[in-house]
Amino acid sequence: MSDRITCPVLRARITSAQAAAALINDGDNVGISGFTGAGYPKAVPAALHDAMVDAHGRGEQFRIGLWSGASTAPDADGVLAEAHGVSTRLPYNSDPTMRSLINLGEVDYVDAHLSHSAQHMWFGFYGNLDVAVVEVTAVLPGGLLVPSSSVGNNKTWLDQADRIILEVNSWQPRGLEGFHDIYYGTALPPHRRPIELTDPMQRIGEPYLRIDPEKVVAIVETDRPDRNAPFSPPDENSAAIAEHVVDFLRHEVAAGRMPPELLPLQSGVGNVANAVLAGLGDSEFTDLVAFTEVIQDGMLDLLDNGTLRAASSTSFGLSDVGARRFIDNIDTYKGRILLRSEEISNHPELVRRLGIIAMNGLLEADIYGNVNSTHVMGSAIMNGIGGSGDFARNAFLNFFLTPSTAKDGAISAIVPMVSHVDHTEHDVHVIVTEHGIADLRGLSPRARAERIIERCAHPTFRPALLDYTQRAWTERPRARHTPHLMGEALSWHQRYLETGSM
Ligand code: 0RQ
Repeated sequence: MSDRITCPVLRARITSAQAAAALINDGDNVGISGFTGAGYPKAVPAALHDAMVDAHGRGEQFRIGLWSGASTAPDADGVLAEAHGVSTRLPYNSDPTMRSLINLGEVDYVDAHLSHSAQHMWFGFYGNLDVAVVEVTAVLPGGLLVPSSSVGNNKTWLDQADRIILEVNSWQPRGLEGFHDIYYGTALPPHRRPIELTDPMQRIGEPYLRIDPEKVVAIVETDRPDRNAPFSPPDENSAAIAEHVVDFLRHEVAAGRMPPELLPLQSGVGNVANAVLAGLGDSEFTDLVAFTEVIQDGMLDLLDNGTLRAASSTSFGLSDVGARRFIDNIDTYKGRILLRSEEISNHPELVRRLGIIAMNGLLEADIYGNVNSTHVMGSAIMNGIGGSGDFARNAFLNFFLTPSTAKDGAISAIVPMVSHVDHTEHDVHVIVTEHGIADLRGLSPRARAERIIERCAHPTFRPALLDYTQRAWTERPRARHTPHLMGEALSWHQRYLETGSM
C-alpha cells in the first residue's frame, strides 16, 4: 500500500479496480478525469471493460454516459469503446476507437465548448452524475486531494457526483503538490461575481480538490504513466507556418499593437501548434507568459530556455521524453506552472480580460474566413471543438494554422464554403498556411476572399478558387456582400467523396 493516502478514514476504502468497477451500473453517467492524455483513470476503465463484456456475454445491457475533461487515452476511452459500453460521450474525444463508434452512430457525442462543460453540469443541462472516477496524486486527511497531471472538470465531477471512486497514481510525482490552483468561487446566475484574476499566474484558489469523504466508495492504487504520445519533429510546412506567425508577431509589436513580451499565449493541440512554439523558442522573444489549456513539449522547451517565464494551464500533454524531463526537474517548474480547472483556464471573461493570443489548428477554412475544426467532409467528427472556440472568440488576436492541403494534396484546406462551421467569419482574425498569412482584421468578406486565396491557398487550387469567386460575383449582382453559387459551394467536397480528390 502506498504512502500516498494519509487520510485514515479513506485508507479503509482501498480496494481493487474490479471491486470499484462493480460499483458502476448500466445507465450510470460517469464523470472521469483526464485532459489531452494526462491524468485520466488507468485501472477502473479496464476493469469496467471486462464487466461490460461479461454483461454483454450474458445478454445484459451495460452502457454508460461518459463525461471527461477532454481527450483521454486507449486505457480509458479506448477500452470502453472496445467494450461497446458507452451510450453518450462529452465534451471532447480524440481516441480513434471512440471516434469510429461516434461516426458509426453507436455513441451520441455532445461536442461542447470546454469552458461550457462544467457550468452546463451545474445548470442541470446534462442530468444527474452518478459516479466520478478521478485520478489524483495523493489523498490527504480531511478529504483534501492533490490533483494529478490535469485538472479538467474534476472539481465539478467530484462536487456533483453521487459516488466517488479515486485512483491514486504513484507514477504521478508527489512533488505535484503546489502546482494546482482550484477555484471554488463560481456561483450560479444570478449570483455570479467577477472572477478576480488579472494576471495569468495569479492564484485565486487552493492547491487541493475538496471532497466529502462520505461519498468515496472506493480507492484504487495505480502506478501507470500518462498516455504521453510522441510528437513528430516539425516538418517543412509546420516550420514555414511557425515562421509566418513569429514574423507577424514581430510586426504587431513594431506597429505598437502589443508589448515586446507579447500578450499571454494559448496554443492548441497537435504537431503544428508544437512547431509554432518551437519557432517562438528560436526567436528573439523572451519573458513571455502562457494562459492556455495544455502544456505540450514545445512549451516545456520555452520554459527551459527562458522564452516563457511561466504558464497557466489545465493539463499537460507531453511525450514520454517530455514527461520524464518534467518529473526529473519538477522543482525548477514550481511556481512557473499552474494547473487550473478548465472552466477557469478557458473562461471567456479571463481570455478577454488578459488579451490572449490564441493559436489553433483547423481542418478547412473557406474563402470568407469561416473555419471548420471538427468535421471531415461535413459529417464525420475528427476530435471536437475543444477549447478552440473559448479562446478564439474571446482572444485579443487569434490565429488558425493549417497546411494548405491534406491527404497528399487531394484536399484543399481552403474551400469555397466550409462543410461545417465551428468558428464563424466574425471570429477569425488570421489564417496561416505554409504559403503565407492572411490578416483578415477589418476586412469585408470580398477583401477576405482575395487575401485568403492569394496568401494561403495552395497554388494548385488558387485558379479554381478565384474562378469560383469571380463567377459568384458576376452571376449574382444583387448578392455581392458574400457572393456564393449555391449549387456549387460544396461541390469540392462532393467531388472528393466521389473521386478521392477535390
Ligand atoms: O490526418 O494524420 O490521418 O493524415 O487531419 O491534421 O494537419 O496533422 O493537424 O494535428 O494540428 O490537427 C483541426 C484536427 C488539426 C486539431 C485539428 C487530417 C490530416 C490528419 C490532422 P492523418 P494535421 P493537427 C486546444 C484546442 C480542434 C480542437 C482544438 C483539432 C489530421 O487542431 O482537433 O483546436 N482542433 N482545441 O490529414 C480531411 C481536411 C483535413 C483532414 C486535415 N480538410 N479534410 N482530413 N486533415 N485537414 C486543445 C483542446 O481543446 C483539448
